[in-house]
Amino acid sequence: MSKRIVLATWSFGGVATEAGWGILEKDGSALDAVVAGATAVEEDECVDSVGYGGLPDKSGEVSLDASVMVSPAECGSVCYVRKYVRVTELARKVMEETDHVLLAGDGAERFAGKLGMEERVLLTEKARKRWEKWEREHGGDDGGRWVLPANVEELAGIEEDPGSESAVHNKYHDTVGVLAMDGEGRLAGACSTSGLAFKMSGRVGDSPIVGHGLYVHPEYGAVVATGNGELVMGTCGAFFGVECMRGGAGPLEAVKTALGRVVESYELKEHHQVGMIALGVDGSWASGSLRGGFSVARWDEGGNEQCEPKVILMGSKEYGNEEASGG
Ligand code: SD4
Repeated sequence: MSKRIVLATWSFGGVATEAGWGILEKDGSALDAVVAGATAVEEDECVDSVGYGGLPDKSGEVSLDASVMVSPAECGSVCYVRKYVRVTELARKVMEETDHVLLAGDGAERFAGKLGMEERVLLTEKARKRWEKWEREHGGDDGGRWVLPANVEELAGIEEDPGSESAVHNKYHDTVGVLAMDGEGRLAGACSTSGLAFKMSGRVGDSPIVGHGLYVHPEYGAVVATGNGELVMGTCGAFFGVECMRGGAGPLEAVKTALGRVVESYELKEHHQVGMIALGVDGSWASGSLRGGFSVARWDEGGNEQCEPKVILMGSKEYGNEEASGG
């Protein structure tokens, strides 16, 4: 039996790994595990995150993007979905029940309707209040140049006292990326997001684009990315990470190389952040980020924990220890 493991991005990733491990420990598939993990975060109001409760775009509308992947021939995604919460399940249906890879906007929603999925209003009262405050302070047509600080996923809500109890559960969580390997050694990945808060209307990021926010190859490994999607998109981040593993790199080397490509490709600003997780076919894994603040939830036979990245490219932390597996 292969090493069973499930990994998920950010501090709220534990919601995903708990749901995913519940599947893996009953000998469920890696695909079921990653879909269950991402869906748990989409539905979890407490983490005020990815699906229901996600922050809207500049116009006050919430739109969701998601992808799932098990191999180049088996992947599916949806983007710009405004009426359905369970977008990872919808992406899986695109993969399993259509000849296409990506459905967008109205078409994705019509497909969800046909499948009998429940139509929902995505904008919560809390998210609307945050948007109204943002609109007062930063609104107007800036051509999409308003920027979020790095690690927005971990920052307290803008209208709250950062130290307050509610703020802890009310962060700018945006994206959950989940990778898993099951007992049969099968890999799978899922990625789900409301994108960047207060993004331009119509903007779609890296998460639903195969090879950008997520890539899985059954023979070489899996990579998921989070953070400023535009930086990942310009470097085909997840695909590049898996290609590094195809070339013989371990997960840590792959993450370092893919993040290094981001560093050399852009004039990075303080607000820029990218976090990545790579999972090898032997169950070894590593995570890294451009800056501190990123973390990964892990759940395997040995238990579960929240892990700091192994490498922080633009910080002082550079372990470079290829032998080490784990976050
Ligand atoms: C995006 N990469 O849409 C996503 C955002 C993200 O945590 O990862 N937020 O650009």
